[in-house]
Amino acid sequence: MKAYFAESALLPTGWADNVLFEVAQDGLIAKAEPGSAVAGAERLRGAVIPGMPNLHSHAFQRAMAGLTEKGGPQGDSFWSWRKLMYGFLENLGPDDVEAIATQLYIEMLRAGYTCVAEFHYLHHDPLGRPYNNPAETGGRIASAARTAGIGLTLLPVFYAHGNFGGIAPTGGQRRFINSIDGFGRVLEALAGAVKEDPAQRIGVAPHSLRAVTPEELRAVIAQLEHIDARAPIHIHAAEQQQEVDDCLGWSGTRPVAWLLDQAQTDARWCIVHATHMDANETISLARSGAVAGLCPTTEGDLGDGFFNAASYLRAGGRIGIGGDSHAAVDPFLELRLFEYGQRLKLERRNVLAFAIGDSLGGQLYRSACAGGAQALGQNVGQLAPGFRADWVVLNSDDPALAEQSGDGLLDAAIFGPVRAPVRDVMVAGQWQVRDGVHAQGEASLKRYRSVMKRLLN
Ligand code: NGQ
Ligand code: ZN
Repeated sequence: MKAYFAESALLPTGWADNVLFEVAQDGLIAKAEPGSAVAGAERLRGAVIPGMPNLHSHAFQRAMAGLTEKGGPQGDSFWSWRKLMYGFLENLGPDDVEAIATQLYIEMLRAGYTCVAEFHYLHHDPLGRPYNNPAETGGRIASAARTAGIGLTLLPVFYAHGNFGGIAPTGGQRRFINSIDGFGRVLEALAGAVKEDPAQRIGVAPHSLRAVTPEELRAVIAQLEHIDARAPIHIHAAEQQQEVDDCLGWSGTRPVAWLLDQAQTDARWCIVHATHMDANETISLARSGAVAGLCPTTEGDLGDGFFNAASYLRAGGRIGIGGDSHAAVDPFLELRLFEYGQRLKLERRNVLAFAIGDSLGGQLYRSACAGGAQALGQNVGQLAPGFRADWVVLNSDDPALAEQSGDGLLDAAIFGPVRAPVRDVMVAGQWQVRDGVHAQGEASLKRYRSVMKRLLN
């Protein structure tokens, strides 16, 4: 048992003073008691908040983030970006995947993310042939998470088609494609690879209704349920207007409505993006208990559109945030951009604050922690007994955080000119970041740089 003392900490009941935490050998919080004395406890060097789950990551895309911002020949879009992305991943081998993911996960920890859901689809070699070990690339993701010390929900992706109606995939998709049987082998191998680590969990990700037929969707969920009936299921839906149009053409129904009706989307599900929903879909998704996986910086980068945030949240809808293509690795920035999108669209301020005096930063941070934890299917997101000791100590030396307390800290960290909101980060009772530094940081950066040098030459 190890004891820590925080002058101020965000507990499930709200901000509390003089909190004594006890963390057991297994990395879980055993006690979180306000109004305590320091006694022999280690004193935490700032206000303490739960670490943020990152509910949507394609780790390899970190290596091309910021490199696709040059005008193309015919009007750029999500679809032209996707072509560049397919070209980029042609040159990635398993070592590269591991080096990029390790670097990314260290950056996530330093930014205040303490666990991540990896939506992993790069299963095969560059010619589309399965590796001898079906867990080859997914296993690299699991080891990258272990090296970095971040929690992981590994979501092997089932991907089989190029568009609605089960049409054939394109050549650029060959590294993703599995039969149901082949996918079962990948899933089982990866479930085995994460089983021994209490900070890791398996789930599944049917890629999208574009890439998976209704029969395949059912089969993949059955495969997962065979391993773990409560494990998370993630799917991309309704990110682009074109996908909505194609889905209407195929089924007469919009994608989120289709999932709610046909897949009985419930609290096990995370619908990634859910950008284009009509009023009924918005209310029904909110009532379903599923989490909407918002990825504001990527959605901005790719020109996706605006999420129906106000009516969704008013109806009790659950949200979490994802870094997706990693145009940013910063939970505070994602939350800011989420609210800014609403302000820009509606020409108003504090759109997502529903009661007078509500702190927008506090409310956004708490919702995204809770929704992220649900989407990852992990016992995180709260500083309370039985939850994993995953926390962030804020950096009160940052001038924008100075003199702030309680939710004011979160307002300032999300909406102020903060450069370095995070000082120290703990995952499962182990310090991973101290004064902004990660012990593996230098070694990882060196390896990452040599990968990038090869990829970009
Ligand atoms: C992905 N990215 O899986 O990485 C997708 C592009 C696709 C986003 N949706 C591939 N942002 O949609 O087929
Ligand atoms: Zn995605």
